[in-house]
Amino acid sequence: NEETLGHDGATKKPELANCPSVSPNLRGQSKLVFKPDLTLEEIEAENPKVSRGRYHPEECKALQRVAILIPHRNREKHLVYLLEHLHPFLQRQQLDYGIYIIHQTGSKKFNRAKLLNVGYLEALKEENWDCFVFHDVDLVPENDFNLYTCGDQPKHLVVGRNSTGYRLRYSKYFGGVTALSREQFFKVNGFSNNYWGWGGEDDDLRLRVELHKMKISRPKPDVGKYTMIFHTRDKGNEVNMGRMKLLQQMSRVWKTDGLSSCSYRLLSVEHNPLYANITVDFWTAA
Ligand code: UDH
Repeated sequence: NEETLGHDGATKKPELANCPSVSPNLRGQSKLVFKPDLTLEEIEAENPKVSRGRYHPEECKALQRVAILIPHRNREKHLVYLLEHLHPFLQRQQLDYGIYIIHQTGSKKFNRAKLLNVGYLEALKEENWDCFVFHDVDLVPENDFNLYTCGDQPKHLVVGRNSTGYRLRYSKYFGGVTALSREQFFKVNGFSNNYWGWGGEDDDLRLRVELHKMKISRPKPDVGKYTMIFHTRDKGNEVNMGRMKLLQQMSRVWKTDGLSSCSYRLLSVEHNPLYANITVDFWTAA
């Protein structure tokens, strides 16, 4: 990439060619190792080209700008493991990406969906991301041919996980890790804000997608494989017994319940070397 003289006599870098649709750096299925005493500092040292949670390839122009949004509370160890694997995985895919942790403070009921709405809204204040990957903290991708890019339809990236014998949990399952373009997510008004505790919010998003006549796509089973880091149910994320009722209301309420009505108290936005950390508090919990 030699520098050339522009019309005005100033030196300028030649335009980079687009990255190929499938990166030459992919390795396929890999055996994941989780080192018990791994630290963030070690991960930083392994990823010298990541800064403030962001990276873009130097050798070509990335095809998409992708924001990875991770809802989080009290899962620090899982976060370390995910960051260790996700950074090199995304770099091998030659993506222009940023990782955002959306952290719910306090001890009120956890609200995964609302955190992901916050992530979308806050990440767009920094960059006009093309694609959003909504990513549970405990799911680590095993095969880098599972591309973290958006397509013309919403994508569900977790076909199987080790804990379920790598089979889809149920035929319409749309949880764990999904990828929607900025426009697809906006069109459905994002997630519902009303799912407090565990369950239902991912089915609600699927219903929104279906209502808008979009069709979910998935990678092949040998590609959409994840290792789930073992955990038990978290305190503050008990099963939401009202989720079936909420699901029945979706078609009536989606327009007024979602990105358009997502209220939150933004406590801080910190840029750490490996991720941006957005901390929020929600003042209403059922
Ligand atoms: N999350 C947190 N902290 C919490 C709760 C949830 O960070 O306290 C986030 C995290 O990103 C997690 C995601 O929300 O990956 C989804 O929550 P989950 O992992 O609890 O959901 P999952 O369906 O597990 O994976 C269900 C409980 C497992 C109990 C197993 C008992 N056999």
